[in-house]
This record gives sequence, structure tokens and C-alpha cells, in this order.
Amino acid sequence: MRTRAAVALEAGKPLEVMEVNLDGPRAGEVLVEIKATGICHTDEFTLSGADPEGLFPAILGHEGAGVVLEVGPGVTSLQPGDHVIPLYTAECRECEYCLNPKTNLCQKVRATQGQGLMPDGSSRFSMLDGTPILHYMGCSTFANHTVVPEVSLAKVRKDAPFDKICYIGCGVTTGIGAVIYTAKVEIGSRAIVFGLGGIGLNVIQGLRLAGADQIVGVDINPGKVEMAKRFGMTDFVNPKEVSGDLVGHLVELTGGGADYTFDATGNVDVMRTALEACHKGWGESIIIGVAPAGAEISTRPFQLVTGRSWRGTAFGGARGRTDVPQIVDWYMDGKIEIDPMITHTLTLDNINEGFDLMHRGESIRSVVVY
Ligand code: NAD
Ligand code: AHE
Ligand code: ZN
Ligand code: ZN
Repeated sequence: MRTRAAVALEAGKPLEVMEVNLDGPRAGEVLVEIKATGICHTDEFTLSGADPEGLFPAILGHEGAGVVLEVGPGVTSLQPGDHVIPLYTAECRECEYCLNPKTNLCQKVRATQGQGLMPDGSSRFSMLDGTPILHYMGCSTFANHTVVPEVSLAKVRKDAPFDKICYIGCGVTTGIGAVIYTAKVEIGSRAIVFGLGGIGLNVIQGLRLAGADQIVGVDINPGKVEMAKRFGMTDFVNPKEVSGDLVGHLVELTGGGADYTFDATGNVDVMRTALEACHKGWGESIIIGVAPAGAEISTRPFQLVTGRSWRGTAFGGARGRTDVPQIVDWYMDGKIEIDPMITHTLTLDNINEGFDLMHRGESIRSVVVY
């Protein structure tokens, strides 16, 4: 079939919206009509050329929701008409990783996914002249139709709106999950969140859900303050307005350091600050942000010797096929909010505007509705 897609032809260039060929689903694969997709900072990271795994030409996008149109041979858990959210972290429920309760990093399709290919080593997308186009993060939601492995699809309830629940495909689950599944934050905790964007705000709402007493937000863009307060931020710090040592300021503000800190910036200097702003003896710092190729983190080992821990999380530690339908229920039951964070709704033809809004720091989430 043919479908419309925003294609990343090369790094650093705007996406080009065009008709592309899409082959049908093979064994273990599913054809999905994407109804809506969010634009995450990770899409911009890959498009910019900073991603060591970035390959071109590719169809980016990993924060979508849609409807199953056709299933390939051997697919048993889904049928046409099902509503789904594509998962960049699969859940096969049988690999060594899925069987280990300590991780959500299913490896069933990860190797080919990182090469922009389906599990059989080929791509379903091509240009009209036959040139192959690569998949992205196993999702490629910047296409009106996409083919996804069965193990990379969460089946969700049919009454949930696509233009909101697409955000659960990455930002909502990553932020809330980092608190609930990865850090397992206790009631009464003090926490600091670095970066109040599409991920950091969901960390904040996760902290409120977990019953944190103090939620400090740190961002260099004061335009993010109002939204962060709405989601539960109790204190705001703009590093540009702190004279002197930022770590010292944060340690004092949290009465000796935070129980938990979260980096949602992808900046390795911020990651160090986040680790060092943790409480001596027990503070845990969770890295969510994705850093550019070649970037490295550092601190004095003494920071760890004296009881701080450095950890990371992908997709908030969520097991997608199990946890994502539950997060959709939380949204539908009013336990979490999504709507105010979707600040802009675009068409596929205007998708590059979503990247411009992100660059200018004017959006939280832009969502493309097909
Ligand atoms: P975003 O652009 O919406 O937000 C980033 C925020 O960080 C902005 O508000 C910006 O002003 C702030 N910021 C930038 N530099 C800062 C600094 N030096 N100090 C304080 N604040 C600073 O991006 P997003 O969509 O929220 O994504 C955030 C990060 O999380 C990105 O690196 C993204 O790639 C990553 N991410 C990781 C996962 C995962 O599974 N680990 C999932 C999604 C996104
Ligand atoms: N490809 C990059 C790393 C990108 C990365 O860390 N991706 C996160 C999800 S970001 C979603 O917005 C992730 O899930 N990582 C675990 C994994 O298996 O990819 C690089 O540096 O090579
Ligand atoms: Zn993302
Ligand atoms: Zn698995």
C-alpha cells in the first residue's frame, strides 16, 4: 500500500512529507493505522545527528496511538480493530530480560530495531522509486500507517482518545514510570526534577501521585514554571538566577539533599549536579535524559562512596504490554492528567513546526493528528 509519512532524509534537515510504499505485515508483525503521534525530544535528538544509532533515511516518531488494520501470520494477541500504542521497548514475555523482574529492557527485537529494521532484517517502508526507508525505534509513528512487531504493541481500551493517549507511548510513561517503577519513591520523599519539559512534568505528576512532600523543579526556562506548579512542583530554581554553587543551594533547599533526583535534560553537567544534590547516605539520582554521542558523565567517586546512587531508566521501567493499558486507565479514571501538557496540535504537513516550537521552548508536547 501507499501511505503518507514525514521522512528524515538526512541529519539536521527538516522532515519531508511524502507518499511512501509500505509492505504488508509479515510473520509476527502488525499493520497499524496511526491516528496521532507526539513529538518527543528524542526524535529531535536523532534528527539532529546527535544519536549514535541515528540512521537515514528513516521515518522517525515513537509516541503514537492507532488502530490495527491487519495482522501477519502467527499473530495471536491482536486482531483488526484493536486500539494500540506502539512500544519502543517491547515486551515479549519470554526473553531472559522479560523473565528477570529487575528490568523492562526486553531484547527480543532490540538488535534489529537499532538497525532500523524489522526482526527479519528488512524494512517495510520504501520511497516511490524503491529506495528503502528505515524504521525508527520499532515504531515510525510519523507515518499514517506503520508495521510493528506484535511484541511491540500494547492493546488499550477503545474509548480512550488517540490524540491524548499517544503521549503515553513515551513521555507520560517515562516520567511517571521513573518515579513509580524505577525509583519506587516513598510517601513523604523530597525530590528534585531537572528539566520541566514533556518528560520532567510527568516526573512531577508521578511524584505527586507517589505522595512526595517536596518537589523542586529546576529549569533555565522560567516559562515552564506555571505548568510545573499545576502538576505539583512546590519550589522552583532557575540555575541562571542562583549566585554561587547550585548544588549547595539545592542541598540547603531540601534540608540536606534530596531523597530522589531526576535528570530530564540530557545534559551531562546537569546529571552531575543531580547526583551531587542527593542526600548523603541514601539519595538516588535517576538519569532519564539522553545525552549526545560521545558525552560522558563524571563525579568524584566519594559521592558514591558516601551513599548516593546513580541509576538510569528507559521508558520509565515500564513493561509496555502490561503497564501501558493500566496507565491509559489511570488517565481515563482521572488519576493522571495529560490534556494540559498537549500545548499544540498539528497536521502531518506542519510537523516541522512542532520541532521549531520545541527549539524555541514554547511547547510542552506537540501532537500530530492524522
Ligand atoms: P523537552 O525539550 O520537552 O524538555 C527539556 C527541558 O530541559 C526544557 O524545559 C529545557 O528548558 C530544560 N533544560 C535544558 N537544559 C537545561 C539545563 N542546563 N538546566 C535545567 N534545565 C534545562 O524534552 P523532553 O521531551 O522532556 O525530553 C527530555 C530528555 O529526556 C531528552 O534528553 C529526551 O531525549 C529524554 N528522554 C528519555 C527517555 C528515556 O526513556 N530515558 C524517554 C523520553 C525522553
Ligand atoms: N540511541 C541512543 C540512545 C537513545 C535512548 O537512550 N533511548 C531511550 C529511549 S528515549 C525515548 O524518548 C531508551 O529506551 N534506551 C534504551 C534502549 O534500549 O534504547 C544512543 O545513545 O545510542
Ligand atoms: Zn520519547
Ligand atoms: Zn522480552
